[in-house]
Amino acid sequence: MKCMTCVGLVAALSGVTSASFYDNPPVEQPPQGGSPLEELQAKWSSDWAFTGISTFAHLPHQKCLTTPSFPFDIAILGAPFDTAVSYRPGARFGPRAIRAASARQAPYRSFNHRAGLNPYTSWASVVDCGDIPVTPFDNALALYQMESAYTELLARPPPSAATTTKVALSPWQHPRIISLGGDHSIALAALRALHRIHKSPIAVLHFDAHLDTWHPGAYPSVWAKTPGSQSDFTHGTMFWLASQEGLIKHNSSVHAGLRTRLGGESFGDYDVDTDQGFYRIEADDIDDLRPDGIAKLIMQRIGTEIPVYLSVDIDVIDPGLAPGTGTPEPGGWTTRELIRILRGIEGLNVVGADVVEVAPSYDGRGEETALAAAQVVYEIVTSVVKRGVKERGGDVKYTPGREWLGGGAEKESAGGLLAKTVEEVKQKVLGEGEAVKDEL
Ligand SMILES: [Mn+2]
Repeated sequence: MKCMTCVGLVAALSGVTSASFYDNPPVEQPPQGGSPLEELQAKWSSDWAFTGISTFAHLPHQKCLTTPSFPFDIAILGAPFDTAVSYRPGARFGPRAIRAASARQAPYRSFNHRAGLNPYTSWASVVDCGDIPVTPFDNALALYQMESAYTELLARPPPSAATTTKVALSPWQHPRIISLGGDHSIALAALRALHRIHKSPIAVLHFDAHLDTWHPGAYPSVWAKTPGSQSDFTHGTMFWLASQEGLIKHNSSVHAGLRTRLGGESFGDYDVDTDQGFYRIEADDIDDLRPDGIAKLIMQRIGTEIPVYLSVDIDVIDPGLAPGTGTPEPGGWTTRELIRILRGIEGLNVVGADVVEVAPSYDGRGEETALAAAQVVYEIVTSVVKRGVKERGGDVKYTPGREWLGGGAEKESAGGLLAKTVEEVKQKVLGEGEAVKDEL
């Protein structure tokens, strides 16, 4: 009887080599002429999703505030501030949670099939600029620190501006900063800094369960002297403050996903909001308009030219899917619906953005809220880069078999929008002339 183990053992003992699983064959060497450094890079430069220091999407990282020589077109910037919240604190840990949840967005595998490009390997330099070291002890100082940080970074010339001689449109005035909150009040600092560059009010597209345009006096307290005290600055009043300061463009700004309770016994909060020039899209509207219709309403209101600050409070998503947030409200949109809407508004001229109110201590074991936030950042970066491709005269690919999704804004009246949307989908999905059921 032959003993196969004995044959191998004899061969090993006699010094006869035979390739096996355990032999650790030598790594294939880089091409001739490769330097020792190239050899090391060939062996060790690529990370797995679960290895490496936690930067957003494994992107290159510097503390940009102290490294003026580190160029960027799009900055991911943490704003770990959470001492202006009305309910659950904890969003100061949002940036690190979102970074950890972005780990599977390795740039080598981040081609966004919905958009037809990889936002991390396209024309733009996308980097993780670290966090603003914001004080947790003094909100007035914190606001000043954040505003100073945004002002500093927005003044850095984007590297793509130097290579845009062939560009059809004018180069960017400033880099795009996408903030990881932090509670929602950080948006006031970003809007102030953007106003210094744009020198006129900009539109705000605000995804949120709540209005965040509340007058500071809407929070009852006999202790705070409102207006004018530090307690005016909260994560529910920052857009009111921004409106007072003339930072927000009236009649071009939009809330999307609202389902907040209102104060008192009337629609008074809505009246205050309307006075600030916002258009309101309720969470329930998605049942009638569907994500595509919501996106079209937004594009109709804002268009593709005026500068927009895109602010995403993660509580726009239902707390069943995103529980790790400061002020949860049942009845929100699904993560998929939000992503679909973000895709539908990719034509906006986004000049700054944030994803806020991720409070990981209330998140589930699967870090679902942080995962959603990381995906929202990915979609926003994708859209900003995609718009840049078009500005540079480049071609945008469409998903094979889904070319009809197209993209971009369509101008049409709000009246008839639903009927047209339904009709379009009937034709696109089922084909013209085919009998369709009314329930579609
Ligand atoms: Mn909010």
